[in-house]
Amino acid sequence: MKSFIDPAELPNAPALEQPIQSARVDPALFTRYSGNPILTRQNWPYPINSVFNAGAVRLPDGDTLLLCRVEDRTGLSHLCAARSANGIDNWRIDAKPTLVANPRDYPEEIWGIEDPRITYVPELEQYAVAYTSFARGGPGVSLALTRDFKSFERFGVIMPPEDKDAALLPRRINGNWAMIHRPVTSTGAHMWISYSPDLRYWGRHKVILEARRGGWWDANKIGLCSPPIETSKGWLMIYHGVRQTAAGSIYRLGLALFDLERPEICLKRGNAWIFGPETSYERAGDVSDVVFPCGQTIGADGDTIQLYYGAADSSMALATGSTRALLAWLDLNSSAGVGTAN
Ligand code: BMA
Repeated sequence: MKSFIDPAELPNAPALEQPIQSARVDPALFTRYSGNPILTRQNWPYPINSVFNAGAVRLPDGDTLLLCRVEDRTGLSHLCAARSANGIDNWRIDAKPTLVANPRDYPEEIWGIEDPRITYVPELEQYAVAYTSFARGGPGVSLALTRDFKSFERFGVIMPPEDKDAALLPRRINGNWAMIHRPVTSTGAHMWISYSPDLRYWGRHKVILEARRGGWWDANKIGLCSPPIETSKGWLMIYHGVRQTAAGSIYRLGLALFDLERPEICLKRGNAWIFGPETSYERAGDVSDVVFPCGQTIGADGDTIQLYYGAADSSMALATGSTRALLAWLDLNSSAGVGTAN
């Protein structure tokens, strides 16, 4: 026998207060590939410690190329390309490192290069690789252009330390190139945009998305993940939020949408995270509780996202999602105008 009054059974019952989003059951926006992880150090043709945080692109011949961050047993990182016809398995990995630090000409790289994000730039008919260069001053953003992932034109450090998590937009915005990046300033670790006429000189710096505060999953430190996806509704950005806990950090993913022609304007920002460390290969590794995508490819249907992410700073994993579903989720689960000033 019930010992309480169920308000739903009362005439004209007031609507029960719903816990946030209980009325909108979240479908899994990303589905992990069952054969994850897709690349580990065991796959490598030379001795390494770990492979993670790869940039991704679909090549004209249909191959998927991952430009992986590889940490060797000095503790420093270089980049190494892996190619696969289906983007899932049978990876053909370069026999030697593809892009290594060159500290003689680029002293900002004395402690290695990390976390590449690849953007194909039709105007240049080249791929732009924005990566982290690491030296005594901290991490900075470096840029290189390539046609074939064999030879690279290096631009050196374009955003001085402390800065990272950068990707170029694939086309000019009102005549200028646009770069998303994450400097750390006295106000915190927020996402910024900067513009350049020539990819070398950057200005008009602006915060576009602030880390939230307090108990939020994305409090205090955020950064761009894979390069922004251009959709009819705006630039869709997957970003990471870092939650500090007594046991360490948890890296999770969130979504935000920015205006197509004025990408410094945040149109929508998801409230909840959409993907976080759950499986054993995400929860345990050199750095536990990390999912960290630096690249994606879009399927032939123009909708399916193959998201490539580093798992626990140890291996590479794959999850698939749908651009349409991400946009629909943002419609239901976001706050407008919360890019800054939270
Ligand atoms: C970030 C970057 C990533 C790394 C993550 C978790 O600051 O350095 O390369 O995956 O931390 O360690």
